[in-house]
Amino acid sequence: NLQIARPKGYRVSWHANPAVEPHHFGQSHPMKPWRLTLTKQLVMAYGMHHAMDLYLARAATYEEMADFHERDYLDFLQQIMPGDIDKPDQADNVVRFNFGDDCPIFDGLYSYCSLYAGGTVDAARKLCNNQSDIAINWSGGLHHAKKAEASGFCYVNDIVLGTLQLLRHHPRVMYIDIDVHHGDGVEQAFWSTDRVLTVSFHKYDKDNFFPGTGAREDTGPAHPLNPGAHHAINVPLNDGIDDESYIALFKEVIGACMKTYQPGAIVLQCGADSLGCDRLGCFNLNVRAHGACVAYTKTFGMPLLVVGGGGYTPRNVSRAWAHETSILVEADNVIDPTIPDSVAFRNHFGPDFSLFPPLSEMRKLDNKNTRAYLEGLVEAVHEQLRYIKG
Ligand code: V1P
Ligand code: CA
Ligand code: ZN
Repeated sequence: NLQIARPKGYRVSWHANPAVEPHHFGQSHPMKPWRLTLTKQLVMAYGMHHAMDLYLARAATYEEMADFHERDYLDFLQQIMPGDIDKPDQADNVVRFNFGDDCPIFDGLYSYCSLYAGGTVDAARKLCNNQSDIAINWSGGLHHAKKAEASGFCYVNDIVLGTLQLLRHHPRVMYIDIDVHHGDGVEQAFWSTDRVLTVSFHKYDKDNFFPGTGAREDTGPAHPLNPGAHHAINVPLNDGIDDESYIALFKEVIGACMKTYQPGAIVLQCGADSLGCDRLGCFNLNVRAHGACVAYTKTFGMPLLVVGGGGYTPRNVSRAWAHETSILVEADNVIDPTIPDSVAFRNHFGPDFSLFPPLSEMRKLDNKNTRAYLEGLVEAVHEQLRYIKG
């Protein structure tokens, strides 16, 4: 039985509730909460649970979710049942709140939402109380939810709720989003404040890739009286970005943002659909490159709230999040890259049984991001940062 030692000098907390895992979005829906089971099994097989404080996440209360969400939206979320979607008296609300194929109404929906949101709120509070330095909730990260609208598999925006907690203790919070999709819900929630700097890296194609927002020019409403102007940073990318260019871009952009903005805490959304071979994604990243972004973020030594997000090839989602857990507890150089014999569901990791299969070689996508394009992005971010002071 493997046992990873606690890291020296700081504390890592793990916030999860296994009751999240059995929820089903429905046949052929890409979002699979079961990937959390697989992640936890890997983390435990490596013995990493010994290196963290483990907390059973509470369900967020209605009032906690009302910190961001409108009450009539929460009321709907609380009372709607799977059969109701076709009932004429519910039709208006189903449309108004954007339920349907992307955001289906499934059994236990409200309990699913309040549990993943509770994990992120708990994690943020542990950071605020100085009872944790790095707090992890892999079931959170649902960045598309709006105050009165479900969107892109997201119903309750746990990231906004967690960030609001951090803002009670920190004048400035930086949000970083490496999901392949634009973090539109978080961006919009903090559109009018200079107390949150949002930074999203994503595939951008206005007409052909969800959600179609996050152009480089969209930096926050430019009204001179709006303190939030310039406080949204978007890094729009094309298909097939590779490890080397993504890591270099991430370090340049985040390094510059940290230097200028000097936040008191960081929220990192680790959507794993930016990996190669993702069912919905179109980037070409390997597990190590995705993890390198987490490792770089950790080097700043700030209170860090780490959440999950997208990720639609469960075996690779769990590889990435297990590897990233190992980085956060400083065990990435200790664990065996061959997946332990003892892990449950080990067949999912065959035939290689490696934590680091060559994802970029398995479905080769041309890198449509030229060096000149990427250099232009970095330059534009530097220009934007001139408007921002820490
Ligand atoms: O493209 C769309 C909408 C549906 N069309 C009318 C436009 N939706 C996407 C949603 C992706 C959500 C990503 C969430 C996250 O950022 C955070 C958790 O990762 C979509 C896609 C797609 N290929 O982009 N929905 C579906 N696929 C889908 C497929 C089968 C069943 C249900 C939804
Ligand atoms: Ca993103
Ligand atoms: Zn995504």
